Amino acid sequence: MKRRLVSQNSSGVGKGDETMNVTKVNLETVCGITSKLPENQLPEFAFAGKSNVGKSSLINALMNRKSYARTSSQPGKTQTINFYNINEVLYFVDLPGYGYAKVSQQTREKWGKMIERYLRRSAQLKLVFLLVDIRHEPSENDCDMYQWVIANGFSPVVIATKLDKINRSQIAKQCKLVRTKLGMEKEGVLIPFSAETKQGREEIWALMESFLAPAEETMECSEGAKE
Ligand SMILES: Nc1nc2c(ncn2[C@@H]2O[C@H](COP(=O)(O)OP(=O)(O)OP(=O)(O)O)[C@@H](O)[C@H]2O)c(=O)[nH]1
Ligand SMILES: [Mg+2]
Repeated sequence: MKRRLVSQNSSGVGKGDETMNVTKVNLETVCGITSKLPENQLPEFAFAGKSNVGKSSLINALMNRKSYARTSSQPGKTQTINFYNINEVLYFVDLPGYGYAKVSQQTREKWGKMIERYLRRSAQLKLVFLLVDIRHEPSENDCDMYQWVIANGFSPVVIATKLDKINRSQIAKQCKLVRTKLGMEKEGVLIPFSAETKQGREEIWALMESFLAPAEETMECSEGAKE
């Protein structure tokens, strides 16, 4: 099973500080359909979702960069698997968006296989974030992707993007809609997020951080809590 916790040091993050101070960003590997996937040694966090949902924008927000990852209002901007090395501590993996109408069926199938190969084979993949637009009911493709991630041994963390585009009063209703359509379990994690206001950023970082925290520190905490 792939759901592992790591026990390595989290350089770049102070104790109790959930958000990494990103000082070094490098687009280290770009994979096309036929490329060999890299065998990275650092933990990887992948971002999946339909084209135009905001994967690259979220990655920029997490990196505190305006436009390091290329974004566009034209769907289909990211058509490669991009590995961003962050502080030489972890990787963000920007996956190509699905459901992009202009791509041929054959190309879509090839990408599907490539993404599946990545999900299956990456020894370092810790968490898969599945992005859906908070304004809309998830599509069949979103539901398929959600199930597919589970089938590959991960518990997807759902990020509901473009939070700034709805009224506060609609948030709970839209989150429920997303949960119901995806068939999320009660304990499944859903984080509303906006690349405009950065709301949700800390929560996402805290989750990733939990996979980087040194094991000894966790043990100390639980022992302390008993006293
Ligand atoms: N208002 C608002 N716009 C957003 C948000 N996130 C993304 N966008 C916009 O949505 C469009 C698509 O964003 P991208 O980050 O390029 O989307 P992507 O998922 O990487 O798209 P592909 O690379 O085509 O798969 C851009 O015009 C972004 O500015 C958000 O939280 N709020
Ligand atoms: Mg993109």
